[in-house]
Amino acid sequence: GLRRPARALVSVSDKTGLVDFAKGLAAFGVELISTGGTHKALAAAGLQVKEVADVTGFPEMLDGRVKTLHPKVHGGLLAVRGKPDHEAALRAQGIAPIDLLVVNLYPFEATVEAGADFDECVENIDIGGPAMIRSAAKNHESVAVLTGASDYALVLAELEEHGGATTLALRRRLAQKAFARTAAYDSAISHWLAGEIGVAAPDYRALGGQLVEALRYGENPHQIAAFYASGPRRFGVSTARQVQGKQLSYNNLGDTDAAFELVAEFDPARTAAVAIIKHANPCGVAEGSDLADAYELALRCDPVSAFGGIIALNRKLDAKAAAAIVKIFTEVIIAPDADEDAVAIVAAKKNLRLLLTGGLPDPRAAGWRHTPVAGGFLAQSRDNAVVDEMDLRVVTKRAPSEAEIRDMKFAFRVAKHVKSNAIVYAKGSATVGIGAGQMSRVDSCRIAALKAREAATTAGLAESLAKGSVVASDAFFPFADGLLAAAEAGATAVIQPGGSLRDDEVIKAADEAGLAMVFTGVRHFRH
Ligand code: 93A
Repeated sequence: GLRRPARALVSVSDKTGLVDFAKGLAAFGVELISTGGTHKALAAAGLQVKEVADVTGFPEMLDGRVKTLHPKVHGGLLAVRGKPDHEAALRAQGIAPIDLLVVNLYPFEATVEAGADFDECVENIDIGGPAMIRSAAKNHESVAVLTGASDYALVLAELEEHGGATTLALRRRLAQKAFARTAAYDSAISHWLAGEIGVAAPDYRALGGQLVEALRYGENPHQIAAFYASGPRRFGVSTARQVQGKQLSYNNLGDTDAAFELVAEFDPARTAAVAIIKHANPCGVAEGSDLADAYELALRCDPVSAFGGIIALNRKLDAKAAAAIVKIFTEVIIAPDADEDAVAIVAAKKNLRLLLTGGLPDPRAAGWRHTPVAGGFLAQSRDNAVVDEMDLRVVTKRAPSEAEIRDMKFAFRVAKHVKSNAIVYAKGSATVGIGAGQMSRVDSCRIAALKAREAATTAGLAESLAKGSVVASDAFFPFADGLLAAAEAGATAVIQPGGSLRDDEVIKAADEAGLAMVFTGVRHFRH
């Protein structure tokens, strides 16, 4: 693993620390080659240094755009030492190996930051530098690559320690750093250019994003927007194949993602499930004997809101479900896959987008969520808690029935995906009333109850759909009022995290109303 560098190529825009470092190299007997400006600086400091043009036998040309882009340079960087055919090729072409590369790039980022005009920014896009860095980093088995002044001391210390040689471990570390540098550099260029043509999302680099597509606009038409993929692969909008329909908007993508993450909570091997989303909140979620059945039940919860909604399915879309869905105006269908017949049925609705993802995301997967704040962003791990793994503790005199437990788990699963304060009434593994995004929990309870009554009226039923339902709350009830509102609406059982200072008061009220209640010990705030 130890390699003693005999020749170094030095080509740096930022000349900080350069002369001292070059002197250090020369002291170990390393021969120096460099490009125009760097050569001038080193020669002026009295160092023995050769010009790249003398090595390549080719003058720097096109205002320096072509100076190191030459086989005498890249051959010298890329040849595997000790590999007979590589060594023979170098000899045949009269190429001397380059064992150490020192490059820092044209200051593209600083040029943009300084407010330079378009042409000057373009001129500061370094081509030869990144090419050499990548050649040397690829060949780190043989070559050490330094991409910043902070590497100088590191390498000199190592040469000192190993009698003028570098270790493979250090060369690997330097190679990793080198690729990170060229990746960040190209990212800066693409980001800047995206901004120039009006498609940038300002902080995608901080999030490590890869541009998927520029969007027509953001949440509102006066905002610019783009879609980026980042992090480990999860099935969803980033893996989806769009079978038909026009381009998805920013809001469509957000809602479609919310819909699919929600429906992925339901194991397709156990049940067929459908979620209908509007403005990032579900307006109906249900399990059914098949997808069509689940869809009808989900739709019943709030058919008014479902108009123009986004529908997510946890199983392969079949013809029966497709036929049910196309009856009303829907923006997007997202599913892991679709039958040919189903695709043909959807095709009759030209504007309906159909997205097929290839699979479901794992709700238990670890990962990160980011929320922008002025001048930065908040990062938190995903809420990957699932109700199946929670310790449900019965806190009331009456224990819930099996049917109530099934519905409570269903409702709590849904509540995880409803903006806080979230209240979900459910019956028969279908939502019957959802209260979302209210500043007070009791208001969410009342809204959910109102929705359950309206849905019943629309369905031509006399009794509210909330009669005989269970209710889930994403966080504890701070007072008994919300719980009493739910009991009044017809709920018979309650699932909530517990943990309020007034838990005793809330439990007492539940007992008095004859409710069964379980605590999950886990909260599902979502903002
Ligand atoms: O214009 S380039 O992309 N073409 C090249 O062939 C090339 N080779 C090195 N820029 C190139 N460089 C860059 O020149 C280096 O990355 C370094 O930033 C700079 C050093 O130039 P000088 O030694 O003339 O100051």
